[in-house]
Amino acid sequence: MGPVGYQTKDIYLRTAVSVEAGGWANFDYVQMPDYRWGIFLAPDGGGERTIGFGDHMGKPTWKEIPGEYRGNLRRIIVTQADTEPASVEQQRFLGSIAPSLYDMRNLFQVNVEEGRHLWAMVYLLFRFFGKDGRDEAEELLSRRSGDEDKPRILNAFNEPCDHWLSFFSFTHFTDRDGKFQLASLAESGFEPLARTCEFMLTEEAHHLFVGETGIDRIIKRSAELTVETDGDPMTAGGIPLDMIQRSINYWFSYSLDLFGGEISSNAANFFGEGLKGRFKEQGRYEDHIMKDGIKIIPIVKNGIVVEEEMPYRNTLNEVLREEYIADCERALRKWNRTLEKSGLDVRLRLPSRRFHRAQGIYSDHHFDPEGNLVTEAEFRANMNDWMLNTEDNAFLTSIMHPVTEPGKMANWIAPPSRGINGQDVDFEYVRL
Ligand code: BYC
Repeated sequence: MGPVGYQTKDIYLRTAVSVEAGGWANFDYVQMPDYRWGIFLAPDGGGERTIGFGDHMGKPTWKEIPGEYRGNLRRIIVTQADTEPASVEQQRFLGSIAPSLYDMRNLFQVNVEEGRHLWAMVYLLFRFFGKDGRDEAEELLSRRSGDEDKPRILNAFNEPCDHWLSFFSFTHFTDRDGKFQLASLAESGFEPLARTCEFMLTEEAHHLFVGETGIDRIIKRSAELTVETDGDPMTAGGIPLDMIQRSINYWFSYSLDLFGGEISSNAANFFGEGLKGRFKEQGRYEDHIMKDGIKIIPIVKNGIVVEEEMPYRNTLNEVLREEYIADCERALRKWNRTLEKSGLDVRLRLPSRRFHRAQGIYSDHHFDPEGNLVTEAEFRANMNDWMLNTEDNAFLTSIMHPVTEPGKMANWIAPPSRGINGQDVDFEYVRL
């Protein structure tokens, strides 16, 4: 279920060969089937690690599975594992419509690393869960992204990703959920999980770079074409800025769902049990127990949104989602600076966290992108203006022709400012 084609081509890939500084970034031409799926745990830092939050705070971390938390740990690891091959399945046809060799190489880099991340999670299942772990691994092999009978577990991983605007939006917004989930699991009291996730985070940064700079390059080119064509970039094979906005609305809202419900006893248990912490738990928070804290959550009551106090631990999915949203807002500001430089007045923005949700307390209601309650009829009537739609997808697919000459770019995207690992942009990243 990996990338279609290109299996016998030499690709300039980064391979992790050890966990020491520099060891995770070994660049060379590799054929994808030969890419090495090592098992890497970040160094233990010497000395005894202790659990950094929750009800077991201060006790030594677990080197083996604590029996009472076996079920919850299995569930967390399986959910994490399931996302990795799902994303590769979603992206498997994109190589043949890559806008440049540089981008094609980045796609394959992301794909082989997601494969390795699956391997990292399956290692934990095999090493620590015996027969149950092997059964879960079989289940992982039988699920497929978008399959009606055996879909992937989390919703965003069943959505189609058929063109490169979706690919860059996915690697920006959906991989970014990975950053925050992995960082929370890197705090885990179950040490093998923590150290595995810590190492995965070093690779994840490149995926986010691919997404963030990919969208920025599209925005830059779309703005240029908007000016050149007097406001109609589609006539020049460019992507209109409102279509980019719809892609942001689409992938951002699906990615918000990945954090789970705003009020979740699972989240409270994972934290209390020391299995899953908060983002940068040690550096950003002072109270690591938070037994009696509260958090205000806007909920819908009698047809209006009102603020209500909730037990803090039950709101931990929302706490993590807020960190994620702040990170997305930072990228939006960067993209808007690109627009500002182009001289256009239009700006992009994130929709409200309540917009188009399928999980959590807002999923039973309808909201516009500003977060105002609307009727279902109003929502449906505006759906095509708010979300990437069938026509957008047909247009986007129609302009995505492969560009395979080193250094050349498709017309709808600007070149990157520099190449990979100090190489030039016109370096032969894939030997076709
Ligand atoms: N879609 O208590 P609730 C990545 C289910 S991405 C479908 O609100 P909880 C990557 C939930 O399972 C990071 N179902 O949620 C990115 C539960 O089902 P059951 C992946 C959903 O448990 C790009 C029910 O709804 N890692 O690495 O507090 C490329 C009620 O759930 C969804 C992780 O997710 C959804 N979106 O939190 C490659 C970390 N959301 O049990 C890779 C591990 C919730 O009632 N996972 N449900 O049948 C977790 O920590 C938690 O499972 C979640 C959900 C945060 C996902």
